[in-house]
Amino acid sequence: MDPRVKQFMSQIIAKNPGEEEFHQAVQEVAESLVPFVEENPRYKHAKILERIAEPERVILFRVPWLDDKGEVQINKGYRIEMNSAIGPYKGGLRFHPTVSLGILKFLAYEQVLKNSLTTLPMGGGKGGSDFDPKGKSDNEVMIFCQSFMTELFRHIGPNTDIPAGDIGVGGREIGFLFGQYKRLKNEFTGVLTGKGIEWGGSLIRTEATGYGTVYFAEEMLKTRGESFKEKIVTVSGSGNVAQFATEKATELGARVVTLSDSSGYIYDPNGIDTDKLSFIMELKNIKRGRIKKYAEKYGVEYFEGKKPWAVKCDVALPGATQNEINEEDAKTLVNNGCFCISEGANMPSTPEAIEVYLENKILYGPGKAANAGGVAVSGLEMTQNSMRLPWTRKEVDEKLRQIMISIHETCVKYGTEKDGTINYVKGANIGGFVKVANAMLAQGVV
Ligand code: NDP
Ligand code: 2IT
Repeated sequence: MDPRVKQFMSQIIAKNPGEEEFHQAVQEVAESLVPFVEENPRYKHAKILERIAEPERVILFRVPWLDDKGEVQINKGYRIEMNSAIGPYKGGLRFHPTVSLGILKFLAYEQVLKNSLTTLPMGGGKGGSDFDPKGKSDNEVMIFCQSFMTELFRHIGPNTDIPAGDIGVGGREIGFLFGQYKRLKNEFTGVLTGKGIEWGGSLIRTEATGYGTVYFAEEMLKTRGESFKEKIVTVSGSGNVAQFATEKATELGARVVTLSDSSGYIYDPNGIDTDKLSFIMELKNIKRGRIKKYAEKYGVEYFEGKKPWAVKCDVALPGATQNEINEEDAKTLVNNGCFCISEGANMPSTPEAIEVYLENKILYGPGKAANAGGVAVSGLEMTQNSMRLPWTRKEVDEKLRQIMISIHETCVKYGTEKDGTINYVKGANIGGFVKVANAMLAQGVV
């Protein structure tokens, strides 16, 4: 490791003990940025790298609620307001039992650079709870969301901090959260994104992260004269991101052969076509069942407790969670001929896996670039809310497509190596950093 990165990281680790995912995210960025900052001393003297690793504000609160049996339950609630240099705090809420301060800080840190890459004026934030929506009734989820918002509402606002969805937070939860915010403030504003279409939501927001990840992969493929046509694609996860990545890749002529959940994965060599995807959407979004049911219905193989990376593919679209591809998985993918990875999830690849991609010079789109389509359309939802005028599906989809192309161009600008290959990690990190850093310089020591 570069001794300057090592020294920088030793401070980060000392100041944020035990927050491993946060250290991992900061280190990946530091490896790209420490040399860049050395070449641009104004950033160094203003300690921008050090400053962006310290949240502007962390809010931690108790979320008490009564379950269906009348028993008192207590969860933790969080909101990390990471950086507001280029716009109000913006980022999702995650409801998952593994949620901790370190996980949310890694997500908020990534969000700052991601939001900057979108070209839209959004700062970065993230929040959530260790609440587990699995196995809870709709009533319990509503009661929990109302209690969560009863504290969060005083910290957020359409010009201050605008939460949205992430793992465990979809349309149902955003509805309950919005209803409670409106009731407490007596204001109908665009304080959350991912709202329903009839009450202030944007068309294409539901599809945006998955579609955007595929659009980004398409741009990467073009640099090698390739496309999605007839490609074999593996997707992990079966939630929001995975579903719409599958839909778009299939529409572009690919054959998506896997989907997964935290219990295992299904392998369908014939491809998950539109009808089968409708089954998945009903299974996951309405019945809230397990992916195994797909294998039973269509008579395909199900691999309990396994991830889909051993399946031979051309393109992989990780869409579940952090660190779901380790070094061994990455080697397997590359050895099986996978030459393009576009990350729908946040930080799904371990640092060792990323090393494998970079050494083999495959097309690797890191999450902060490849999955920025979700928050980009959230930004477009905010614009439509401010205008009080909705755009059509076609208009939003075209804007999303343009934003993904522009993020790709930024990566090319900052990430092209001497041998002509594109290091998208470096490109995304530097490209996302510059705008935030310049804004921070202009705004003084704040
Ligand atoms: P969902 O809750 O809709 O789906 C999550 C999926 O990932 C489920 O299939 C879930 O399986 C699986 N999963 C979650 N945690 C784990 C785990 N620890 N191990 C294995 N599988 C797991 O979430 P999203 O689709 O919204 O989010 C997926 C990823 O995309 C996350 O990394 C998120 O941060 C990222 N992302 C999301 C955006 C959005 O707009 N929603 C935008 C940008 C990035 P199970 O049901 O068994 O838990
Ligand atoms: O990780 C992410 O970019 C998201 N979960 C979406 C955030 C948003 O504000 O739409």
